[in-house]
Amino acid sequence: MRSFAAVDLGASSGRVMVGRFADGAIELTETHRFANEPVRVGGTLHWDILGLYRGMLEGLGRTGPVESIGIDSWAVDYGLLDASGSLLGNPVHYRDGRTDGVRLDISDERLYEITGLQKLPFNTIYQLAAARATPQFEVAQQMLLIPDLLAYWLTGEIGAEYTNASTTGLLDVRTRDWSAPLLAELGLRPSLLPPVRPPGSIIGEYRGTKLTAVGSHDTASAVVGVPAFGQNFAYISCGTWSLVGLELPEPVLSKESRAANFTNEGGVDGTIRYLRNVMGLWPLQECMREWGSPDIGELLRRASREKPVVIDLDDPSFLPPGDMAQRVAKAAGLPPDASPAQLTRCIVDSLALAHRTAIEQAQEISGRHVDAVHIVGGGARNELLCQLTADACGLPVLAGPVEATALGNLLIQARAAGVIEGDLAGLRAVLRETQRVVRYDPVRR
Ligand code: LFR
Repeated sequence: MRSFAAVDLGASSGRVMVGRFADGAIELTETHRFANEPVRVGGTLHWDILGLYRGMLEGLGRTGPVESIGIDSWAVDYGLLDASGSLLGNPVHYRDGRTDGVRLDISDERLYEITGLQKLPFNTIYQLAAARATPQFEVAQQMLLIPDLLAYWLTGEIGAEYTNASTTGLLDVRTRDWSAPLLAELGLRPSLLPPVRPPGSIIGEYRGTKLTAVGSHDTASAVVGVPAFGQNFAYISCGTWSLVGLELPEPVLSKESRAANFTNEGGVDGTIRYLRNVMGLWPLQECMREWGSPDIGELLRRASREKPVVIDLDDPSFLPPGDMAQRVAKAAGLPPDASPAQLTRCIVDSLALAHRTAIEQAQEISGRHVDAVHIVGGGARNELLCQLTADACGLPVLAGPVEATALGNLLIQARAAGVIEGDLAGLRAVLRETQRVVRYDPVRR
């Protein structure tokens, strides 16, 4: 038996999982789960990065012997280091308002041409523009994305894992390296950005255990963890966000693609994650928090009996935290005292419809036809969402695994260690044989 540890940090919780590989099967065990609670200080929303580091260390302390560790997290956010390697301030949360209204001197067309990235107000490039005038930024020597920062603390090694670097808006989608012309135009010192390292490479050691670079962008690992067969599938990595799209061999940089705000993020093994960020379960998670965390199963059952009302969930006004139930009710034209079941139905229906729009547009623009939709991540547990997505898309939905991100993280480590072999199709075959997948066929209403 060969064992590996995956550290997977999500927007609301972090976890450490151990994957044991034996006889072609993978057994997953969670050794630690801890809350990820952002902290607002002086009007700015921060990640509690030291709390996350502690949670990670606690989890790693409970894994027993493992051959290697891999870290993934959400994208775009970073810490700045000074000349001595110390962290300058706390990393800022991408849902903080500091990028509101930030403009760059570079046109959106040129940015898309170089980076192929969808325009999201919180992309690192806009965060850096907002941070540029601060004293911290003046003395900053290095910028490290969250998994790279944690890896640095564990090993002392500096680098920028490729899949996550591709979300910054500073990487050239063709050369897969930092774009020197873009950095020059933005007035950013190239030395701020560490060398790009590929997933599967060895970063260093932590107490005698190897640290392997995985798809350190959680969505990149989740896409590895999609148990698909062949190429004609769409995926939805569904949790706080729904990341909806296709896996392609080459980027699509057309005018239509930019207008539809599709992103060409870097995937494992040279693939392109052609997808769009859909608001995901965030509005429901926020409402649940306001409602005192009622039982989700019961809430969804009641929601399934409510009348559907659809809103544009992708409106950026839903990005920040707070007052979500009221914001949703207002957008839906529902009374301010609309019931949790009514609001839940509205969110889930709107999400299913947004899934359909993204999948249809991705096919149309890329020319890739799909005949099944895979839902992975926490959203795969949401039966109402899976069924409504199947109905909206008119396609079968294959739901699971819930832990696709940790599995994708572990598979890349296991392959780097020579435990398993093969390309992504081969890794996915292992998942198809070992993971539970639930099928939802579309129902005509
Ligand atoms: C999902 C995710 C998305 C990214 C968003 C912000 O967890 O990584 O892919 O757009 O978080 O980083």
